Amino acid sequence: CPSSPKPPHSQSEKCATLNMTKITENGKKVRKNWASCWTVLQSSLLIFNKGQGGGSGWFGRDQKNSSEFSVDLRGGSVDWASKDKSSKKHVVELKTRQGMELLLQSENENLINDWHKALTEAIHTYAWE
Ligand code: I3S
Repeated sequence: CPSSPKPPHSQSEKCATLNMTKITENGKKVRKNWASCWTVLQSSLLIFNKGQGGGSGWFGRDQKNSSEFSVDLRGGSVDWASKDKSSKKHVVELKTRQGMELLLQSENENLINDWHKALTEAIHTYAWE
């Protein structure tokens, strides 16, 4: 994460631009709204910055038009999304204990495979802390 504000970075920190949409919030289905997000995995926290594609990182972002939110992975689950969830390729489905469901997608298969693995590991690692 070259543009993260607090080096040195722990090995558990991971960043990339991913396409993201919520599909469920507080247990209720919501309308899809795919957006390119600068995404950071930090321990059990997954942080999204909308309006932030292109890998400019935390710096140089448009403060007014960016919106940031994070989800806690503890107690959540991750899997490859089934075909009925999206017509896109390489889609990861993430469910949080707070009743949110998100889809994460990238055209880059290696990248999304990496994220699937990292999210699975984070959920296992932090499950009981
Ligand atoms: O699961 P859906 O409803 O087919 O998802 C598609 C729609 O959300 C569509 O937007 P509107 O129907 O609100 O105009 C999006 O543009 C598509 O990207 C959604 O489907 P995919 O298969 O791309 O996740």
